[in-house]
Amino acid sequence: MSDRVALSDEIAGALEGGGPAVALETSVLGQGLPEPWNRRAAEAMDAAVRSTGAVPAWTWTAEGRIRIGATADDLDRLMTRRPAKVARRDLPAALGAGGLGATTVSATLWAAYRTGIEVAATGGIGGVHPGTGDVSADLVELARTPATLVCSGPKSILDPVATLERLEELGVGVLGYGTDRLPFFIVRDSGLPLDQRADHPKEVAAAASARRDLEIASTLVVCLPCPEEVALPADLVAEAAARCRDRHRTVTGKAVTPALLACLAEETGQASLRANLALLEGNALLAGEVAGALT
Ligand code: PSU
Ligand code: MN
Repeated sequence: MSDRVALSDEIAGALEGGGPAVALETSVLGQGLPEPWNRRAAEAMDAAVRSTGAVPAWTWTAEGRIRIGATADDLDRLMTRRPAKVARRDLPAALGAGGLGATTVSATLWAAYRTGIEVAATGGIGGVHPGTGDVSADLVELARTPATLVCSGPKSILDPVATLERLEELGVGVLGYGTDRLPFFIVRDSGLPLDQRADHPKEVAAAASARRDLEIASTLVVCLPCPEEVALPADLVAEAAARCRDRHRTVTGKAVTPALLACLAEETGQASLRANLALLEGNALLAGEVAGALT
């Protein structure tokens, strides 16, 4: 396997020295956000992770290998050259074909675990789409890969009740960070109660190290609400998401989430993009702090 996973010099050095690293998915840059928002997100997340003393382990694929660590040029390619969206199941074909790929949470967690990186950050996790039977591969990956993932809850285009129930069924721990309720991506509060909460990176690290000691092979999902200044009202987003689902009824497969996110941006006059950018930065920062507290 080692030949198939190429670490950048920076990541290899950090891991060798036992330093903290945060795995970052790149599908949010390649498919989730349009230009120039993806560029801003890449810069903000990279800087946020570094400000904590951790290294950003951007994950992607090129030339038949999973790449961990990216230069500014690599990130630029991922944002301008229309990479394939690579979930876990796509890894073999993506590496076989050799092209440029942007990894989702599922492929990123898979690769991070096998590289020895325990902490990851994203914006909103995938989950259960209402009414279509479409369930993100993120959920099954969360159930079988040990990690700590900082996010802002399921994306606002999903069914939060069904997604939370599925996480429970799959044995995936969900921790509210500074909240007792499940955040809902660009909406701060889904209204759904959470059983577990943390208010400090050390508390997250304590749970993560207990998970490690128990060898529980599932991810601890840490949910940090979107910053208040840019978060959107729940009813506004629910109405926009319903219109988007209606407008994109015929879209299927991996195109669904990017189409709905683009539509949400349109329907909210780009307010969803501002919120998405801010929550990505906050999640990257918290993930860096957690990674630091764990080492
Ligand atoms: N978070 C964001 N924007 C995104 C994603 C997460 O703020 O675009 C990506 C992640 O890569 C996640 C993927 O794994 O969306 C889920 O896609 P799907 O619903 O097709 O599984
Ligand atoms: Mn899907």
